[in-house]
Amino acid sequence: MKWPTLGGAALLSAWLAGCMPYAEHNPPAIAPSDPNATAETRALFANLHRLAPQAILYGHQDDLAYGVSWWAEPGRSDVKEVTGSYPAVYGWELGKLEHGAERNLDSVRFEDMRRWIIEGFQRGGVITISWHMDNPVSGGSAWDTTRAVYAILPGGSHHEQFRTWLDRFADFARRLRGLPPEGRDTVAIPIIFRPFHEWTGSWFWWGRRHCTPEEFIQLWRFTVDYLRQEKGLHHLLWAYSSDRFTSPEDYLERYPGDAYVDLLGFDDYYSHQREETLPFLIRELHDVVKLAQARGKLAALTETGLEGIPDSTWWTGKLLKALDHDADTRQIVYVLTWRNAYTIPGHFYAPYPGHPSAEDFRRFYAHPLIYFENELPNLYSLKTKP
Ligand code: BMA
Repeated sequence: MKWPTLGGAALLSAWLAGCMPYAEHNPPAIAPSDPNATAETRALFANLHRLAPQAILYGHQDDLAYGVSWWAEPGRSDVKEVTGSYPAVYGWELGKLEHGAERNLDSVRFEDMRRWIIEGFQRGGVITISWHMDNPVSGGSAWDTTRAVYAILPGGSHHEQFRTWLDRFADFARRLRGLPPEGRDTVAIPIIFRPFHEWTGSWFWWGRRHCTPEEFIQLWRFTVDYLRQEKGLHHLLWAYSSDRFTSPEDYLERYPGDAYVDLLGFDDYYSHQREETLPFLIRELHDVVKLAQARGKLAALTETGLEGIPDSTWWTGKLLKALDHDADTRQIVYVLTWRNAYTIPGHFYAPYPGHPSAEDFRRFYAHPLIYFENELPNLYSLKTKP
C-alpha cells in the first residue's frame, strides 16, 4: 500500500486546519504525523483507525510490573488474573529517566520496564509512555510548579540540560526493539508517546498556569523536531493529552498542529464517578472524537479510573455507559486505567482476584466493544485487516 506523506503545502494546510475546531480536511490523510514513520508505526496507526468504530482497547498502567500484592513476578498481571487476558494497551512511566536513574519515580527498574515493553509488544499489545519529568529549573518533582517551560526552550538557561534529558529518552526509546507478531526480524517498537500530559490542569510545571500557550506549543514542537530530526526516532506516535476540558476551543488552546500530533486524548478521573457528571465525560468524548476525525487523528481516553474502586459496578455502570453511549463515543480507540500501586490507602485502578468489582470487570471484558489483548488482530502489519 502506498502512503500519502505530508509535503510543504500539505504541512501548511494541516497547520492552518489545526487552528480551527472541527475544520474538515478534504479528506484527512490517514498517516502518522511523521512522514518517515517506520512501517510498523504506520501499520499501528492505520490499524487503530480501522478498529476505532468497532473496538475500544482496554489499557492498564504498569500492568506487568506489579499488582496490589506482588512486585515484579514474571508473567503476572492483576488484569489477567481477573479476566484471563492481559490488557490490550500497556502504559509505562519514565519519571527519573531524565537523570539516568536506574528506577523510575515509582521504583520500577528501567531495564525491567524495557523487558516488559518488549514482552507486551511481542504478544501484540500496544505500548504508551508518559513522563512525569522533574522540574528542570528547581530540581523538584513534576508537581513542583516553579516556572520552567520558558527556561528549557531554545535560548533558555536550561535548554542544554533539557536536550540531555531528551537524549536519555532517545537512548531508551532506541533500545525498545522486538519481534512483531508473525515477524521474522526485530523492529523498533511503536510507542504512543504522551509527554506534558494533563496540561489543562496546573499541578505539573508544564500546566496551564505555569506557561503561556505559545511557550507550551514551542516546547512541544521543539521536542518533536529534536527527537525526529536530530535523534532520528521514527517509531513514535504523539499523543496530545489534556486533563478535563470544557469545549473544543479550550481543548485546542495549546494544540501544536497536525504535523506534531497523532492522537487526541484527555485524562479524566472525575466525571465518571457519578451519574450526574457522566454527561460531562460524554461531551468530552464527543469533542475529542470529532476533532480527531476532522484531522485524520486517533482519539483516546488516555487516563481514567476510580481510585480504590469503591463502586462494585463502576466498570459497566459508569465507564462503559459513557464509552458505549453512541456511535461517536464508541470511536474512542483506547481507555487506560492507572496503576495498581497499593491497597492501604487504596491507590489502584484495576481489580485483583477477589476484589468486589472483579465480576463487573469481567462483564466489561466480555462486552463486544471492549478489546483485551487476546482479541487483538495483528496491529503491526498492513497485510492483516482487523
Ligand atoms: C500518579 C500517582 C503517583 C505516581 C505517578 C506516576 O498518578 O500514581 O503515585 O508516582 O502517577 O506514575
